Amino acid sequence: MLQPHQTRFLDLAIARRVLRFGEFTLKSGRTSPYFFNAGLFDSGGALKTLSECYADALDASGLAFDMLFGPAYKGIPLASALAVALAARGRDLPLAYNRKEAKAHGEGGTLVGAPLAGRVLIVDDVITAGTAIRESITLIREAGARPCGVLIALDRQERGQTGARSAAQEVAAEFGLPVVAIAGLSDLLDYTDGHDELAAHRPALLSYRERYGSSE
Ligand code: OMP
Repeated sequence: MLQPHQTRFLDLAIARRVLRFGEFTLKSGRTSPYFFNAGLFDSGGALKTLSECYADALDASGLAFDMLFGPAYKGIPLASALAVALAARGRDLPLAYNRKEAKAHGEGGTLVGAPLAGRVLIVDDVITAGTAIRESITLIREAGARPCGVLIALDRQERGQTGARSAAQEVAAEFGLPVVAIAGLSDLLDYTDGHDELAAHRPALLSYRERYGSSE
C-alpha cells in the first residue's frame, strides 16, 4: 500500500517526465524499461514538492541525523531543497556538498558549506549499483564525520553483478547505514496497477524485475 508521500512523489516524477518509460541503457550496461532523471526536477515548485516527499520519508523512517550532505552534482540541489523543507518544519540543519574538482585557489579543497561533523545524512537521487554512495561515505569519513544514513528518491532495487542483494542492502550491510528511499521499483509497480495509462508498461517492468531485481 503506497503512502501519500509516495503517491505524491510518483505523480510528480511522471508528470515532470523525470520518470520515463521506453528503452534505456544504464551505467551497468543493462537495458532498462524505465529511467529516472532527477535533473528534470527543474523548477522551484518541483523541488519544493520533492523535498517535502523526502522530508516525509525521513519522518516515516525515524532516522536521526545532525546535518545534510549533497554529493556533486545532482545531490547538491536535492540536499539544498531538503534543507529548506526541514527548516520550514522547524529544523534548521547545517548543509554541505562537494566539488568534483578540487579548487586550488580561494578557500580551496573539495568541500563546501558547513564543516562535516556529527551524524551526516547523504541525500541523492537514485541508487543502482551504489558507486556514487560509496564515494560519499569515504569522503565523509575522511573528513572525520560519521555517515549515518542515505536518503534517495528512487531505489531501483536491482541486484549487483554478483549476489542477490540490492545495492541499498549491500550498503546497509557493509557500512551499517540505513538507506531510506521515497519509493522503490516495487512501489512503482504498485502505482502502475492503479493507473490504466501506465498499464502498457507493466509487463516490461515485471520482466525486468524478474531478470535483475534483488531479493527484497
Ligand atoms: P550507482 O552509482 O550505480 O548507484 O548509480 C547511480 C547513477 O546511475 C546515477 O547517478 C545516474 O548516473 C544513473 N542512473 C540514473 O540517473 N537513473 C536511472 O534510472 C538509472 C541510472 C543508472 O545508470 O543506473
